[in-house]
Amino acid sequence: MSEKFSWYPGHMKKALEAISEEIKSATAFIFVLDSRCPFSSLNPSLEKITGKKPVLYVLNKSDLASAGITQEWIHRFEQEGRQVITLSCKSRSGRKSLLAALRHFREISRKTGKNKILGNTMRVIIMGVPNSGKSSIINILSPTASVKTGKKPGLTRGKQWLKIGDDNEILDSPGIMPPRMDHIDTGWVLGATGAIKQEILPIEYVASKFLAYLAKRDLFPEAVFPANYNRKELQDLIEEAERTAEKPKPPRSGKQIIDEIPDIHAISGSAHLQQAITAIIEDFATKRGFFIKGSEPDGEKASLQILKMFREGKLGKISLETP
Ligand SMILES: Nc1nc2c(ncn2[C@@H]2O[C@H](COP(=O)(O)OP(=O)(O)OP(=O)(O)O)[C@@H](O)[C@H]2O)c(=O)[nH]1
Ligand SMILES: [Mg+2]
Repeated sequence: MSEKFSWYPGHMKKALEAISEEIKSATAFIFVLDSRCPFSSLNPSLEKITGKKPVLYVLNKSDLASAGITQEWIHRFEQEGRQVITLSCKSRSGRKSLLAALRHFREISRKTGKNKILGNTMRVIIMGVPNSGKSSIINILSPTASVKTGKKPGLTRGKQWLKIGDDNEILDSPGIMPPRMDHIDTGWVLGATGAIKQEILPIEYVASKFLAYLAKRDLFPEAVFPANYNRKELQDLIEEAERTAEKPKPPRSGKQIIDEIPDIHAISGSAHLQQAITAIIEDFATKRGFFIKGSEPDGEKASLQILKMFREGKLGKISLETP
C-alpha cells in the first residue's frame, strides 16, 4: 500500500528537494486549496520553505463548494493576514483576480527590492495536494500552455516551467503538499474529494463518513436519500454516536491516516449508525442495479458512484469543512 501512496511525508520531502533550486529562483508562490476542504488541503508548515516570499492562497473548485462557507474561509484567511482569492477553473470566474495577483507579486518585488526577478521573467511556483487543479490553473492562465489535467490524482509527473504571457513562468509539478497530521478527518475528506487515489482507500468507509457528514449538516440529496427517508432517526443516531464514542486520537503521520484507519464500525462510533449508513449505500446499489454474484448489493461500486457524483457536483454545492 505504501509505495502507491504519493503523499507520505518521505515522498513529499524528496519532491520538495527536487525543486529546491526552483524554490530559490521563485519570486512568489501560489498555494492551491480545494474550496471544499481548505483545512485538509493546506499544510501551514509549507511556509517554512516559502520563507518570507509572498504566497497567494487560491480557493479553487469554488463552483463545487457552498458559496457561503467559502466566504467564511476567505474571511478567516484574511483575518490571518493572508492574500486569498476564489477561483473556478470550470467557469473561469476569478481568473482576473489571479492575473491581478501576479501583477501584484511583480509590484512587491520591484518596490521592496526583495525576491528579485531574474531578467524580466518572474517565476512563480504553484503547489497543492494532488488533483486540486494546479495544471488546470496554468491552462486557464495560458492558452498555449496546454498541460495535461485529469480526474485522477498524481497526473502531473516531473516539473516544468510554463510561460504565462510574455513575462511570467509558472512551475507545474506533481501534487506537492504534505497532508496535515493533526486531524482525524483528513483521510476521508481528501479521499472524498479525490486527492488520494481511490484504489488505496477503504472506499465504503470514505462514503460512509461522507454520508454521515451530509446528514449531520442536514443535507439529504435526492440522488442518494429516498424521498421518504427517516432523516431524524439517522441524525439521532449520529448525535448519539458522537456523544458516546471515544474521541479518536489525531493521526501521528500521513502513512497512519491511511494504513491504520480503524474499521468501519469503530469509526462511525456505533454499530447502529453503521447499519443505517450501510442500508443507504445498499439501497442505492439496488436502485442502480449494482450487484455482486447476481443478488448481493455491491456496496463498493455504490460508494464509488456516490463519491463520483459528489466530485462532479451532482449532489449539490457541498463544502466538507467550515472554518
Ligand atoms: N468543477 C471543477 N473542476 C476542476 C476545477 N479545477 C480543476 N478541476 C478538475 O479537477 C481535476 C484535476 O485537475 P488538475 O488540474 O489535473 O489537478 P492537479 O492539481 O494538476 O493534479 P495532479 O497533477 O494530479 O497533482 C480535473 O478533472 C479538472 O478538470 C474547478 O475549478 N472546478
Ligand atoms: Mg497536474
